[in-house]
Amino acid sequence: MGYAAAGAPVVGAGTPSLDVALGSPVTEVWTTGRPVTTGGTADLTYGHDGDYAFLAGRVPPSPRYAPGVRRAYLRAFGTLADLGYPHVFRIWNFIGDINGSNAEGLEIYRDFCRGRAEAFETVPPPTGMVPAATGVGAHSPGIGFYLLARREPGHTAVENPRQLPAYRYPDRYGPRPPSFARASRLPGGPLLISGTASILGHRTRHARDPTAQLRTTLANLAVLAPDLSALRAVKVYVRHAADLDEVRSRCAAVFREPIACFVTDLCRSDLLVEIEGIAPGRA
Ligand code: 3EB
Repeated sequence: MGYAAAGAPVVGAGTPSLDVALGSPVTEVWTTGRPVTTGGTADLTYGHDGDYAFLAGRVPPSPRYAPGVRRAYLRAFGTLADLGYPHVFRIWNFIGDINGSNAEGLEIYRDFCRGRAEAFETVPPPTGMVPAATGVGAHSPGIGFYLLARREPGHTAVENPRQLPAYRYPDRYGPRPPSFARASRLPGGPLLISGTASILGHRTRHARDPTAQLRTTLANLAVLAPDLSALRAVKVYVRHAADLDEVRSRCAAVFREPIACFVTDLCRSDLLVEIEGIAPGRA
C-alpha cells in the first residue's frame, strides 16, 4: 500500500499492491510467513496464504459513485468467495473529493455510502457482521479500497458504547448509513480498530477545535483499547496541514512510534482528525 500518488491495483514483484494519493511517502506492508498466491483482473488485485486474503480495487472517477462502488464491492466479495475467503473483517476506503458533490448534488461520501450499503444488502456478510473500516479523503479523483478477509469465520464486530453504530446513523447524514463496525476482533487475536473520530452518539463534537476533537477521539479509542500505548499500525488523518504538528506531537506522547500521519479530507466536513490502529490480542 503506497500513500504517495494514485495508481491501479496491480501485482508487482509477486506482491499485490495499490497506490492511493495521500501525498505521503508512507508504504504499508502486510506480511505473512507462508507462501502467497496472487492474482487479479484489470481492476482488482489479491494475494492469499491459506488463512488470510488481501484484496485491493479501484472505482474510477464517476458522476455518480454508488453504481461503481456497488459493482466493485460485489466483484471483490465474489472473488473472495471463489477463492474461499468469504469473511471480510477490515476495509479501507480512500475517496477523492470526499466532501465535494456528485452530478446530482449529493456529497461524494454519501454517494459512496449508498453504493456500499447496496453491496452489503445484495451480498450480506456470511456471519451478518459488517467489517471494521476506514473512510477518508484522497488527493485525486476516484476511490481506492483494500481489505483483509479470512477463510474461517470467528471474527466479531465490536461497537463503541460512546457512539451509535454507524449503520444506525439517522438519515440526516445521507440516504444510506455507513456500513461498518467500530472494530473487528480476530479469534484470540488482535482488535482492528476502525477510523475513529470526535463523534459521540451520532453527533460531531467540537466542530472547530482540533485539540478537543483529538481528546474526544482518544477517549473513544480508549474504550476499545484501554492501553493506547500498545496500539500498533496507528494512522492519523488530519484535515488541515496547520494542525499537523500539534496533533502529531500529542499523538507521539500517547502512542508508541512509528505513527503515520496524513493530511487529507475526512468524511464529514466538520471532522478535523481521525485515528485507526490495531490493539494486540489478549491471548
Ligand atoms: C464516523 O465515525 C467517522 O465510512 O467507512 C470512520 C471510519 C468514518 C469509517 C466509513 C467513516 C468510515 O462516522 C467517519
